[in-house]
Amino acid sequence: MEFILYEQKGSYAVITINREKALNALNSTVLEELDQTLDAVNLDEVRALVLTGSGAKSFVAGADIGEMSTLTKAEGEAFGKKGNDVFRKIENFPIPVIAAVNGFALGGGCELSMSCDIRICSDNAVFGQPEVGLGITPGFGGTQRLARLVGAGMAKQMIYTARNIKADEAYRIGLVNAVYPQEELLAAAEKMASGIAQNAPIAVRNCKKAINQGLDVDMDQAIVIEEKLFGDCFETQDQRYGMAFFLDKNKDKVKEPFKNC
Ligand code: DAK
Repeated sequence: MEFILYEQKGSYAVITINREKALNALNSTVLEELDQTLDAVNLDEVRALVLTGSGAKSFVAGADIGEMSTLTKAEGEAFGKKGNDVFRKIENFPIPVIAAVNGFALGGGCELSMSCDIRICSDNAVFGQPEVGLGITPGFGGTQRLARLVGAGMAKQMIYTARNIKADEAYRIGLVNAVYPQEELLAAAEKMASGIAQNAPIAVRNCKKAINQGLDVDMDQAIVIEEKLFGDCFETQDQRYGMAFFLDKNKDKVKEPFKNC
């Protein structure tokens, strides 16, 4: 691949957008390769993903403005669809995806991070939706996901003013869960991914489904979704093992990895 690095590290994997010269901006090749990379993840082995950008300056500085500037209406629609399809694939990916935001996350970069389950960032990170300054609206779900994450008032302020915010403000408004020194960010993301990977994988997947699907419906329906996914866990060996391990009073026992079945 030209612009995507993929490294499996046991039970989790790291995807790196590797187009540092253009601050990892998303052109159609990056989007296509990201899509293919997600399709190739070995879900029998990998239980969590980290998504980051190359270098110490930028996560993703947005959609590629050079490429977009010359698009026809039809090409613009195709580009938008490709982006939206990939972002939706991440949002609905069966396993958790952690965005390790290592610098600029602007426009499509902010939107990409918001399609992930969890965002943590470096202390030099900058978030923003600058689209209205370019004469467009956020097109990769920014108007929708930002409002859901930080509330409509703050999302409207960020989008209408096109003003960027720094890591500390992103933390304060709940856009990121934690801020780390740049050199510690990836290790922190990998530690989180590794920790998630040690938990019962089917239960973790069902939690992702329950939270995502539940947020799209009212509470009465959401609780039914949760009940169903909770019930499904009782058909797994991992539930039987996890509870038997807790109930076993033998102090010398060692917990085995969950088997994902
Ligand atoms: N696209 C293309 N190239 C970019 C880029 C981008 N978004 N951002 C940076 N680069 C390139 C620069 O052109 C420069 O290339 P060279 O000149 O070296 O060849 C290189 O990366 C380094 O950038 P700078 O020289 O500008 O670096 P600085 O440190 O001075 O500034 C910056 C960093 C991040 C503040 C600045 O580069 C910047 O403002 N970049 C643009 C940020 C931005 O406006 N991003 C939002 C793009 S709009 C749609 C769906 C989605 C979208 C659109 C449509 N549809 C559904 C149809 C999404 C839109 C966006 O994301």
